[in-house]
Order: sequence, then structure tokens, then C-alpha cells
Amino acid sequence: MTRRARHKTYDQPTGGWGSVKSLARHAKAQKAVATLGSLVKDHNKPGGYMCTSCAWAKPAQPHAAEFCENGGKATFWDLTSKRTTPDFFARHTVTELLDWSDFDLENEGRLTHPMRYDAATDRYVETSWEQAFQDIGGKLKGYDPKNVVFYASGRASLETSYMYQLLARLYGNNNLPDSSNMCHETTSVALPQSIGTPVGTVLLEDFAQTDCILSFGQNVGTNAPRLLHSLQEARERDVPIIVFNPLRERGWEAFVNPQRPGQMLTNSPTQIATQYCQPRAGADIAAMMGIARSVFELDDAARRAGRERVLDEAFIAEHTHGFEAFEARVRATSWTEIETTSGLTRAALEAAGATYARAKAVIAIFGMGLTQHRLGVDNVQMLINLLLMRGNLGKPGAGICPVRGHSNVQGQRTVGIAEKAKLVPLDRLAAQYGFEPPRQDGLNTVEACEAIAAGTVQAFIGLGGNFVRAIPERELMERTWRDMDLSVQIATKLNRTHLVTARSTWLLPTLVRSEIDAQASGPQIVTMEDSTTCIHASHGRHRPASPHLLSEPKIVAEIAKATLAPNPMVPWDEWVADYARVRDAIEETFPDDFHDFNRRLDIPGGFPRPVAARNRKWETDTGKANFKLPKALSASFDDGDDPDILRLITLRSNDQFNTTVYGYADRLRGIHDSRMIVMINALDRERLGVAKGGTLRLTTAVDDGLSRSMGGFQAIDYDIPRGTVAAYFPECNPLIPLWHYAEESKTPAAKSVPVRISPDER
Ligand SMILES: Nc1nc2c(c(=O)[nH]1)N[C@H]1C(S)=C(S)[C@@H](COP(=O)(O)OP(=O)(O)OC[C@H]3O[C@@H](n4cnc5c(=O)[nH]c(N)nc54)[C@H](O)[C@@H]3O)O[C@H]1N2
Ligand SMILES: Nc1nc2c(c(=O)[nH]1)N[C@H]1C(S)=C(S)[C@@H](COP(=O)(O)OP(=O)(O)OC[C@H]3O[C@@H](n4cnc5c(=O)[nH]c(N)nc54)[C@H](O)[C@@H]3O)O[C@H]1N2
Ligand SMILES: [Mo]
Repeated sequence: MTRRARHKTYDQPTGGWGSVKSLARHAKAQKAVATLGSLVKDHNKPGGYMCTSCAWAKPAQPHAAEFCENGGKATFWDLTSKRTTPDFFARHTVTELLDWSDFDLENEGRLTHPMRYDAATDRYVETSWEQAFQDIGGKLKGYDPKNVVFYASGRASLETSYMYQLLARLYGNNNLPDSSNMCHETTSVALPQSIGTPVGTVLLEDFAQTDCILSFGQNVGTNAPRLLHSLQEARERDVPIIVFNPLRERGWEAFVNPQRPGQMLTNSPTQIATQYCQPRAGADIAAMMGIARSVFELDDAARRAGRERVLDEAFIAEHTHGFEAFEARVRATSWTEIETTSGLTRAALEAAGATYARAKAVIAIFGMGLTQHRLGVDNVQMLINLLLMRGNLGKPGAGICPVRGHSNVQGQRTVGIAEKAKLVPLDRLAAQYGFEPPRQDGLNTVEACEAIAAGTVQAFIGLGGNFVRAIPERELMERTWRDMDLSVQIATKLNRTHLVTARSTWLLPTLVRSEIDAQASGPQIVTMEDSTTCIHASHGRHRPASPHLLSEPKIVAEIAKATLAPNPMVPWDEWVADYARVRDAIEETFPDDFHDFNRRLDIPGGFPRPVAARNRKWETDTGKANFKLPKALSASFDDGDDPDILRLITLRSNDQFNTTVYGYADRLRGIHDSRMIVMINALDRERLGVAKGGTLRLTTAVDDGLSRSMGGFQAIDYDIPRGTVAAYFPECNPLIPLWHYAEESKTPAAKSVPVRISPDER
């Protein structure tokens, strides 16, 4: 029986006492071995560990507490004193556990022993590491390499990731899908075409020099809360912040900094957004077109009056390509089209345009609200177009700022976890390790799903993550997953992917980053790359949850040794004994990014990788920054103006990290006690015949022969544009067709799923 949700609009600021209380509650509930005190000392601090929650930058001069509510929750969740032991598995069959919620599964605590699924008893049983590696290696040797998938979720360190991609390539494929395929892959496809780099150009110090910030489709208060420090400081310099988001997210509205006693005592928040626009889901291209149009109109007026131009003509002439076509497109787009498609008024967009045009240095922030759409690539490129109009790239205080997801997801790509062969220096790997690496592109996440559904994948190795729960098309995927021969899951906690078993299934427990990783040469350091391309060292500080855990590098090395023919040029054992040797190898493969790697590890604030676009060097096909024309004004699916088809946004609550659900309090949205809810405009709800607070059913509105429908959602009247509804990921993933993804990047279009709504009174 699902619990009913309570909803009461949250009128308190982000941060503040609400976040302090929430953290204290979570520390207690998890009986965590870390304390608030240990977090102050170690969390994101030099000599401490780097947070496992988001990938936001870590400042060179950290705050007294360099953690947020959600980073704290993530750490307490990792450092819980609860344990999921062999005894637990003896008490529960896997079939029984399939009925447990995401929360209940992970809330059992940390995995302690390597386990093997025993089909005869439908239980996981304890196994030895030796046996596990021998069996896994034996099986891997028997498959056609192109039928094996090496998935990575974005938490594993640079060291582990490098070893993992090498394992896949020595084995014989580039099948290295990554959680980023579901996330910022759109960014990694869009930015190189526009400005010649797959990553953002903004560094933390740019926030101190900016004089205008735009934000599209990112939820700062929940998903990158430490960025609020920079935003608050910018607001104190009176920097305007314009936010585009269908939902009014509390983090973009009001913030009380828990580290400022004065602000805490008076509970007087900093107002973050100076203008808040609520477009329909998928309407950002139209909104940006409106801003661009108003910039052209302001430029026309300036020219007529003989004032200084609004467009940065010199920058456009020297640094860009495709401006004329872009100008023609913008001028040909009428205000009526812009207003109808975006759901925003001309006045609002002109106001945003005027603010943008006044600023000398503008930062554009974005998240999943741009990337997870059918035309996600066009979304991101349109944002770049806006920046190019006034030369807002490659100068202090300006630039593009994708806010990445997992704490090392960007870094994994940097060191070679990529299914696209052209992104990896294969010739260097060939020379360094004396082998012929596969040159054919491998499978990304959607392609891996297609191959699993088609029955051609024999084995799936998961370096972290919860693949089955994170991908679209859950029913089909869970059914076909069971036909695979082998599933190996390297994990810290039990999740649903471990319960949807293959013919042979292993569950290999590992350390978390805040734990001490002792190897032959002593305690090890690992490294990661943040959202702003800075590389940081991380030192584990806590005792491992179980003496039976192995580190990720050790697990990867042992699988490699059990699977591959010995190669004296690949020193797996030496690497495990001393991770500094892995860093030497990374440096040899990627000398530009990682020169003097081991010597630069502990530079405060991390060391940035070079990004050519920061210096106005454009590594694109034209040698310039390219204006790219969007394929349409709406990034969403074509709803043919049918008012009964709504756009479903699937998003995160304030009490989860992806599929890890910490609890049932989406405090900043005022939604408590249940995740089976749909945020809906009251007018839509009434029109569709759903009672206030009533139960409704979501049915995917596509015609492809599959039926996708889920009932039991409680309607929550919410401040959201008509025609757009929002509900939680991962609960809604069965509703997303596998083919509903961003063109070019194949990132699932999770921010606008076509759905019909009907009452579901039972
Ligand atoms: N605490 C916590 N931190 C996290 C995560 C977590 O789950 N919990 N996940 C991590 C990961 S892997 C990632 S990728 C990031 C995700 O962080 P975000 O990028 O913030 O992702 P979401 O919460 O899915 O959605 C972002 C926002 O997009 C808005 N949105 C939806 N559709 C549209 C649209 O069409 N246009 C516009 N303008 N806005 C839209 C939604 O209302 C929502 O506020 O966070 C990372 N950090
Ligand atoms: N509908 C919808 N679907 C989405 C999204 C959406 O917005 N909407 N967002 C997408 C995005 S942005 C992402 S990034 C993906 C996330 O997809 P994944 O990265 O695959 O999923 P997570 O939920 O982050 O994985 C959680 C599991 O990782 C394991 N784990 C945690 N820490 C560690 C560690 O240090 N090492 C190892 N080996 N394992 C560890 C734990 O066992 C935990 O259960 O989901 C995507 N799916
Ligand atoms: Mo992500």
C-alpha cells in the first residue's frame, strides 16, 4: 500500500536551519560513523576526501564547512554502520527482494562480502574473491569480445577508470557506456561542434568577475548546492541572475548560508534569481530565440541612435563562423512563434535580453533541463549562440558552465572511458601496452540496451551504478536482461540491478572514497575531475565497512588478470600496490592534461586541464566558434497540438542521489512521505477529470506497439505551466521508450516524455 503524500508549499529558504536539521536527522538514522565534526575536518578539504555526491568545484580556500546538506547525506549514507551481510541474503530470496523499494534495499547498509547468485535457492550466497575472479575470468574468456559490455557509473576514480578502459580494450572492445550517456553526453556532443571542447570553460574564479548569470534547467539547491556560495557572493555584488525552469525551484529563489551566523540568526535569505521564467518543458530554444531577437533589436536601436553597438562585432568577425545565417534565422522568427512555443511573454524575454545586453561578462549555467530532450544538442548550441553574440567566451567572468552529475563523471571520459574510438588516443595505448586496440566504436548506453533487448549481449560488467533502474524502458529491459549469461556488479550497496539476475551473477563489494584504501605501499590517494576541469586528490579517512572489501583498482586488476593473457607491459599488480604508478601511466597516455601528475596532486583548488576555448582557440571544423542553427523552436517531441498529450519531466527530489533514495522528504518542494506523485497545474488536473489530491494514471502517448502505463500516482497541484507535468526518476522510467532520446547524443529524453493522464480511482 503506497503512502499518501503531504504537500505544503515550502516558504523557507534553501540552506538555513532546514538543511542543518535534515543533516542531523540523516546522521542519526544511518548511525553514521562520520560526524558533522569529521565532515568539517575532512570533507572536500586538503588532505581529506572529495565528496561522492555532485561534481561541483572545490575552492582553493575552502569554507569552514565545505559540504552541503546533500553531500553530507551522501557521506552518512556511505559511512553508515548498517550492514548487508551474508546472513541478510540467507534470510531473503531475490524474488522477495524484488518487491522492496530503492530506499529499503540500500538502507540495509553496506555490502560486506563477495556474493554469487544461486538459482537453485534463489539466494545470494557467500563466495571467496579467488573463486569469484576465477569463475568470472573463465567465463569472459569464452565470449566473443564484442558481446560484452563494460558499464561505468561516474563515481570511480581516474585511476580505476583508466584501468577499466584498458581492461575493455585489451579484452577487445570499446563497449564502455557510461552514466554520462544518460546525462551530459548531449553537452559532450554539442560543445565540440560549437566551440571545440567537450567540457565547460568556466572556472570557479569567474564567478567573482561575472556581471550576469543565466541558468537553464538545473536545480542548484538540490543537485549542486555548494554553487550557491558563488551565487550568493555574486548577488551581493548586485549581479543579476536569470533563471529558466518550468518549476520554481527553491534553491534559485532564496538561500540562507548555514556558515553565516548572522544570516542564520535572522533567517534573512539572499534572493538568488532576479528574474524567474517558467517556460514549458522543452521550450528553451524558443526562449533563447526571444532573448537573441531582443538583443538584435537593441543593437538596431543603438545603431540608429549612433550609440555603441550591442553585438560584439569585433569578436563575431574575428572568432565566429555562421553569424549571418544565425541572424537571418533569428530575425525570421516572429514574436508570436516565440511566445506560443515558449509559453513566455515577449515582455519577459525582452527584459531578459536587456539584462543580458547590459552585462560585460556573462556565465551560462545548465543541467538536465537542456540535455535530456529530443533536441538537447540544439538546446546547448543555442545557449552558445547567445554567448557568442556578445563575446561571452574566453574572457574572465564569462563562459559556458555545464553542471555535471557524478563526482568524477567528467574525469572518466578524460582518461578513456568512451565508446567512441575517436575520443581516445588509441595509438598511444597501442605503443604503451604493445597491443592492437579495437578501432570500431563500441556501444553507448542506449545501444547497449538495444543489444541486450536483441539478445546479443552475453555479459555485462557494472563498475558501480544501478543500470537497470537508471535506463528507460524498464519492463522490456528487465525481461531481456535475464537472458544474459553473466552479470558482474561492483557495488557498495544492494540495488535493483543486482536482483535482476543473469544466468550467472556476482556481486562484488567495494570501498567508498571516504574509506582508507591500504595497499602494499601504504594508504592510497585517488583523483577526480570536477565540473570545471580541475583535478583533485582524495584521501580516505575512515576504516573500511568490512575487512572483506577490495578497492575498485584491485577488483578491476584481478578481473583483468583472470581474463587476459599475461602482458608484461601492463603491470596490474604494481599498479594496485601503488596508485601513483597508475597516475604515471595516465600521464604517459595523456601528457597535455596530466604532466607532472603526481607532483601536482595536492594543489589547493585542484589543477585545471587546459581548455583551448578558454583562450579563444577554437578546435572546430572551421577553426572558429560556430553559430549553429537549431532544427526547431521546440526541443520536445512533436505533440501535434493535441492538448491531451502532456510533457512529463522526470527529475530528482531533494532526498536522493539518482537511484539512491535517502528518504521521502522533497523538502524544498514541500512534498513529503511518498514519491508516487505527479506535479500538475490545477487547471490541467480539472480538465482531465482528476480530483484534487486524487489518484491518476500516466500512459505514454506513442504508437509503437508497446504499451507503457503506470497508475497509483497522487496528483499534487503545483506551480507548473499548463501542458507540463513532473514526477520522480527512477519511478517513472518504465514510461520512457528506449528510442525516445536526444538526436546525435542518444541521451534519453527524460525531461519530456509524451503522456496522457486519466483518473485512477481504485
Ligand atoms: N543531491 C543530489 N545531487 C545530484 C544528483 C542527485 O540525484 N542528488 N544527481 C547528480 C547527477 S548524476 C546529475 S546529472 C545532476 C543533475 O542535476 P540537474 O541538472 O539539476 O537535474 P534534474 O534534477 O534532473 O533536473 C534539473 C532541472 O531541470 C528542470 N527542467 C526540466 N525540464 C526542463 C526544460 O525543458 N527546460 C528548463 N529550462 N528546465 C527544465 C527541472 O525542473 C529541474 O529543476 O546532479 C548531480 N547531483
Ligand atoms: N528518467 C530519468 N532517468 C535518468 C535520469 C533522469 O533525470 N530521469 N538521470 C540520468 C542520469 S543524469 C544518470 S547520471 C543516471 C545514473 O545512473 P547510475 O550512475 O547507474 O546510477 P546511481 O543511482 O548513481 O548508482 C547507485 C549505485 O551505485 C553504487 N555505488 C555507489 N557508490 C559507489 C562506489 O563508490 N563504487 C561502486 N563501485 N559503486 C558505488 C551503489 O551500489 C548504488 O546503489 O541515471 C539516468 N537516468
Ligand atoms: Mo548524471
